[in-house]
Amino acid sequence: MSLVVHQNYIHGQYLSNGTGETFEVINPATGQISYLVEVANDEIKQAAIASAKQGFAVWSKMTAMERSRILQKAVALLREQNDVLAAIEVLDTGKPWQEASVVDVVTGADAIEFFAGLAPSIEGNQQPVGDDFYYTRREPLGICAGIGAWNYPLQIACWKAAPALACGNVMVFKPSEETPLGALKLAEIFTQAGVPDGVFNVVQGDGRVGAWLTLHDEIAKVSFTGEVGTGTKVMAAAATTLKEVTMELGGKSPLIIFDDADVDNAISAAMLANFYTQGEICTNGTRVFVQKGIYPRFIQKLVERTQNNIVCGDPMDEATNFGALISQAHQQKVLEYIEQGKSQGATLVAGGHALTPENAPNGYFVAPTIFTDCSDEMSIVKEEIFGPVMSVLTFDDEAEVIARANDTHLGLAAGVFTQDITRAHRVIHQMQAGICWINAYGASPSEMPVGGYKMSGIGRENGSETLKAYTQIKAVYVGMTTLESPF
Ligand code: TXE
Repeated sequence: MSLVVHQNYIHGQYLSNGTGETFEVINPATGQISYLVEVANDEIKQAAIASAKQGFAVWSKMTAMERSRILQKAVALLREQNDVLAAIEVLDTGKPWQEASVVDVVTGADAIEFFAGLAPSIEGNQQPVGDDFYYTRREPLGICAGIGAWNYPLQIACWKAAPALACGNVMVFKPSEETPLGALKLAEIFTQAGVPDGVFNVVQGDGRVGAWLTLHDEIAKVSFTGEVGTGTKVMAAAATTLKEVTMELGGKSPLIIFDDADVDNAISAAMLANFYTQGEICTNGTRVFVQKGIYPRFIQKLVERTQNNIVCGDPMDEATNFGALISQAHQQKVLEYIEQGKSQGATLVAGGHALTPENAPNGYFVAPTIFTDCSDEMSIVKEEIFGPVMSVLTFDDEAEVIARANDTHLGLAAGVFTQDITRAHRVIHQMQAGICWINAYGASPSEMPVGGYKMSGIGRENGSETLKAYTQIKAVYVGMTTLESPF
């Protein structure tokens, strides 16, 4: 049976690249090829930019209320199509239906709804200067590039398109080559909602197409989600044409559990922060610091719940709450980290191997894995694994754990569990991280700005703060009297 071929989405429709050059996309839960995708070649790239310029001429001239209404229609369509879109995310990512059906589309639609609501609030200001005065205008940047990672494909496309389009910009978006479909569905929905052609174009391909976006001199801004190493390349390339950048990069975040924490709540957090989306979440709290007093209860219950409550298998099976890793290469990378943990002296107390569930025998699964007796210099403690591998460390006191938690070049997220409210805020305020949770972990409502400190990123996504990243301020000085001049 011949495979479906998906294409690039340019100017409100699918456009063939003319050469038929395609790449394969694999279903991580079966190891089978799902479909083919035509790569964006030079013709597609040129068409994408020409189309974006035409789209910008129309979209930026609309009023904010007109843009808001159209974006709200897209929100309604996303929510109507939630289950179809969620199934697509499961096909592309291998994540459980249980998650995708309630998180991925919902959080993407929420972001578009949030920024559509903010669009009409974008305003400048005015101040008198003697008889004269000046005013400012918040103007769109023009063509913005979005480059997505593979763990939340549709959500990432929404989180980048929402503020960009709300501010009157247009976007050329490149999804990860591992997960091309979500962005295409978003593009279709934008067109159905009345977004003018060229306002949201989707180009397909690997890092080479991404690199092209970062170098193009008619692209004003790049919003990137991906690994730290890639992020530094993106920012260096963007510098050549002085693009604005938003960088949402990797992390190796601390989750700190004090002796007085509610132990069941803290275990829920540790499992969410390491096993939800089979550990493929950038903000994951993968360094779990447990104070020595609570440690025995914590570990005993954690291992019990990990062994009894995780259902690994066919991600479309509603009973499954733990899916496949994105690719065979990534599965191997995670298994290699597990071997390093063992060889460096950590104690394996759960998982530590690949899984072959009966209902998905050919998928790329790794068992939920827990290491204890970890030390700070181990590679499983220092490096982002981006898989279901939890490193548990113990600590004596607050000062010690704060120093150790911050002892990393990364700074994406941090979590603290304690019943002592002053200690909770005192500790979190000292965390060198941009996304923090107290007695919670992972919640990321559209109202809350998210982004990293240090090497985990630049700028924010979501939150009203983000509007500033998608407009530029023009100041206009108005002379109301004869212009004085010495000449
Ligand atoms: O990243 P990659 P992946 C991070 C997560 C992990 C990584 C996993 O922590 O580190 O993303 O995603 C394109 N110029 N986050 O493996 O390999 C590539 O084609 C331009 C953080 O996908 O960096 C893909 O589309 N583009 C995040 C994208 O970059 C290039 C939340 C990412 O690829 C390129 C989710 C180049 N030179 C995941 N090379 C957060 N902080 O919110 C590759 N690409």
